[in-house]
Amino acid sequence: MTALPLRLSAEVAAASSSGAPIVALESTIITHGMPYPQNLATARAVEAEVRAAGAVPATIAVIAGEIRVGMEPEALDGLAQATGVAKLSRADLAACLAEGGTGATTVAATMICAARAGIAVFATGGIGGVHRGAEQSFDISADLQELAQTPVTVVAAGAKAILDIPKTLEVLETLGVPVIAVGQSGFPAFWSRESGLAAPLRMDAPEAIARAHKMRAALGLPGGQLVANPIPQADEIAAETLAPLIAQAQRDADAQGISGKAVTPYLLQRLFELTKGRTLTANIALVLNNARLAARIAQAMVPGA
Ligand code: PSU
Ligand code: MN
Repeated sequence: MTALPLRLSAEVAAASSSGAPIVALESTIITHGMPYPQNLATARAVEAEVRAAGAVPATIAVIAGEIRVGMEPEALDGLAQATGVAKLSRADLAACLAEGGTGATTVAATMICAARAGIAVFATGGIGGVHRGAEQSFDISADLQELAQTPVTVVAAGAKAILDIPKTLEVLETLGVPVIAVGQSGFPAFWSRESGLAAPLRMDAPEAIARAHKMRAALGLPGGQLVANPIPQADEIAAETLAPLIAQAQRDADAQGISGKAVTPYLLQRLFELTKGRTLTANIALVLNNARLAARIAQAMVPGA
C-alpha cells in the first residue's frame, strides 16, 4: 500500500507523543480567504492564540506532495505570499499529493488530514455550505459531507451570510451532523452574532462538547460536530448592514459567471471591497475567538482531563 506522505512539525510531533492538546488550523483561509499581508499576520496570531490558551497549533497544508501538520514559520510565509495556490478539498487532495503538488486545505481537506494525524479539534472562520441559488447551481460545499464522515469537531462562527443558511442547516440535519451553538440558542452568521435561525443544539461548556464528540465514537457513529461560536459583540457587523452588500456581491458574481471553487473567494473579496475592509477585521476577530474555544475543547478531550 502507498504510504501516506504526512509530516508533523517538531512541535506537533512532541505534543502528539505526550498526548498534549492539539488544535488543527486550515490554510485555505490564508491563501484564498484573506489578502496578504493580513493573511500571514492572522495565521501567526491564531497560532499564538492557541498556544496562549494551552494547546499546540497545527496549521495544515500540502507542500511539494507532502501533508504538513504544523508549519514552520518559513513555510507559512511562503504559502501566505504564493499566488495561484490550489484550493484542495476531498476530491483533489490525493491527486495533488500524487503529483507532488502544493495546495491549501479547505475545511474538508483539513479535517481529513487532521484525522489521519490523530487530531480531533479544528478551528476555522466559517465552513462552506449551501450557496444561494443551489437549486439551480447545485453548489453545496464538500465541507458538509466531510462533517458527516470524519470525526473532527470543527469550531466556526456559524456559516457565512453569503450562503443560504436555512438550506445549510437542513443539509447538516439530513447528514446527521450535530450543530452546537455556544453561549446562545441562535445559530450565528459569521460576521453577525445571529442568523435569525435557532441552532439545533446548545452547549456552553467545552467539556460537554468534548464528551459529545467521544460519545458519537462510542455509538459507532462516523463524522464530527460543528461548533457554532458567535463573533464577539464588539466585532460584529449587523446583519441589516450586510444584507444589501451580500446581495450586490452575489449579483456581481453571477454577472461575471463565477462558479465552482471560485465562488467563495470571490464573494469574500468583493465584500471586503464593499465594506472597506470591515469584513476582514471581523473575520480576524472571529477566527481568534474560535481558536481560543477550540483550545479549551482540545484540553477537555485529553483522557482524564
Ligand atoms: N472561511 C473563511 N474564509 C475562507 C473559507 C472559510 O473565512 O476562505 C474557506 C474554507 O477553507 C472553506 C472553503 O472550507 O472556504 C469553502 O469553499 P467551498 O464553498 O468552495 O467548498
Ligand atoms: Mn462550492
